[in-house]
Amino acid sequence: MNKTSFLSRLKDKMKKTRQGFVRKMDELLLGKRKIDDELLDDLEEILVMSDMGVATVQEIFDEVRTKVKRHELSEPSALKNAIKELIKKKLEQPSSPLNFESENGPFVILVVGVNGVGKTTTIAKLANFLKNQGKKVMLVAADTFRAAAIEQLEIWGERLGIPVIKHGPNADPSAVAYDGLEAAIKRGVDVVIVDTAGRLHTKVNLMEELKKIRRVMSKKIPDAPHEVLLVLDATTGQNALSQARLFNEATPISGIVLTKLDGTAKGGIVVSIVNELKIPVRFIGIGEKMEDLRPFDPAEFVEALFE
Ligand SMILES: Nc1nc2c(ncn2[C@@H]2O[C@H](COP(=O)(O)OP(=O)(O)O)[C@@H](O)[C@H]2O)c(=O)[nH]1
Ligand SMILES: [Mg+2]
Repeated sequence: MNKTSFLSRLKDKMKKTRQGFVRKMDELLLGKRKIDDELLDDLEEILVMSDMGVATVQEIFDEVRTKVKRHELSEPSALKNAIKELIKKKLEQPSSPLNFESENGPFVILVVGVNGVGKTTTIAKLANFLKNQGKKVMLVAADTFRAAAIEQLEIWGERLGIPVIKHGPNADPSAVAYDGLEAAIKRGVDVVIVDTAGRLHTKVNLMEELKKIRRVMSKKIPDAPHEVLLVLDATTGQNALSQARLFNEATPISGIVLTKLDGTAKGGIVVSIVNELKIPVRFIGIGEKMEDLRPFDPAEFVEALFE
């Protein structure tokens, strides 16, 4: 796909958010002659409604109001662009790049998140993405809680031509992870992606299970996991933020994948996540097809929203 069609597909997939938020801004700004408190309050509300988070919206509007006071911003027509630039700035947080390179042996990715957010689908998309870059990939079915979860990963593995390491249902997830890493080392794999169960019935269980998986992994490969990816469902809005805080307590999260941005009018949640958690968003999911996983690019994202 060339760059133009890449962007237009993102625009198309982000249609709901664009309509729910940028179009509302356009409608509000249409025919306005001056910037006053009422106009700013109404704009602020539109941003909050898009799930950008009250705290984040407040920060953005503190800057807008300062610009208005200093007469750097006086035309209502210039407001949209000013807000766009401020959002972009919020999204451009410094972070270490995810390059999938490890010095000793396979690069290990542990994928966590509650049930139904799109973990397994994301793993398939990510495996496909890496395979297309010429990497040798392996999947590990450490979500042993439901038999269907193991099967789902196996089916993806077959379709993509990528090996899947598994045990039977209800096996110890740490034991599967251990075997997975062992097999990956033996077969000279570049990237191992480990699926996990997402049941959140008690926080203590979740913490203990994830800690054990990490401990067992580091016995095989001392610096593994190299990336802990938390998958969050954009349609759950601000709830995604509480999930992130909870998981981050259980095990330090190094990156986020935000799925289902195609299914929500509240894509502003990305801004809230990046700004409030200070954890980089690595990828976004914009559909169920294999090509619907994109490395997150703040400039491209804002462009797709505002154009
Ligand atoms: N529209 C849309 N659906 C998605 C996306 N990612 C995952 N899904 C769907 O979400 C559902 C749950 O996904 P699954 O990978 O099984 O979630 P898991 O329980 O976290 O492993 C499935 O129906 C997926 O097809 C996305 O980016 N967009
Ligand atoms: Mg799953």
